[in-house]
Amino acid sequence: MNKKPNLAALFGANSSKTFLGLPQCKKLDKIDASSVFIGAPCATPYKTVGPYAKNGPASIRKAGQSLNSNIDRHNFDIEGPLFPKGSKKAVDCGDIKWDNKNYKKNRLEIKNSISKIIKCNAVPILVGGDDSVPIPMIQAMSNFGDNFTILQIDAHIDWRETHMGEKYGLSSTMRRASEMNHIKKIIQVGARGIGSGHPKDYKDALEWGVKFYTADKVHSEGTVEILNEIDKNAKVIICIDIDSMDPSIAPNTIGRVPGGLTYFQVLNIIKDVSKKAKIVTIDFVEIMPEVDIDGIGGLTVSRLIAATMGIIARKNR
Ligand SMILES: [Mn+2]
Repeated sequence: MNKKPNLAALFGANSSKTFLGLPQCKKLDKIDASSVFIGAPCATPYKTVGPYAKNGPASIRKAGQSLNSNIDRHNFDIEGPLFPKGSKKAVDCGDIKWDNKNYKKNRLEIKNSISKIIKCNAVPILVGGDDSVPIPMIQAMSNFGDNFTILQIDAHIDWRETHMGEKYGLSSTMRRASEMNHIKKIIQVGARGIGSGHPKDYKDALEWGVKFYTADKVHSEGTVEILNEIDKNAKVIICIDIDSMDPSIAPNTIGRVPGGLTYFQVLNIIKDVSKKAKIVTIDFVEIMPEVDIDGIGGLTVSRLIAATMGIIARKNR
């Protein structure tokens, strides 16, 4: 039995259907916000496991609830309130509809939703769902330019050509991105341990020109080199698989690997990229509340997403 006192109640939080109690926005073509929390429970699951991360978005809304009444307080991670004076708030646009059988339709729904949000000059914060969710998000960016940089933060490189006959699954995300004409640069941070990738997949990525910064390298050398790799004012798509972080702080994921990044390593990368370049869209995927431990992972990921909203709001002020 959980006898822990309710911190949310202590903070005076009220229950809310939206992330952090943010305004709800149901019309994706009429958004007035700096960023948008949008859930994508599913895109292209592998048949053997199904849509195992479908409860990810709901779990993050729930995990963020203790802050619902406190987003105007000083957040020491971003040096001020989440949405400082003169900045636009974020909104919550709910979850993208999905179908457990029609994966093509799921991908189209995600692509269209992301396009609509970008057209309103807001930054989508796509919350998954498994790591197949970003593929249509990355595709959507072809409508908005021809020179994007991807910064992937993940324990795994996701360069498989296919897996179990599926091209658009979570093990092929970066391979599919590399095939898109509007993706000119890919930087991958956090790889470690054994993943699903074969030596040939890694070799292909290197030959394409991917710059890798393994978790080990980040721990020993920091993140300065990663930042040097990003061009000033580049348009950056950030793809965060939460298994990039250490399982001790983000156990709410299927692909736990020891030796992961810290909260501040990931947060500071997002912060520094925003200062030097422009974050055009960002995703947080592989969120599986069923395997969380005492809400620790939900806490980490919800705080990281909240801080990201603050970083984006400051940039667009
Ligand atoms: Mn991963």
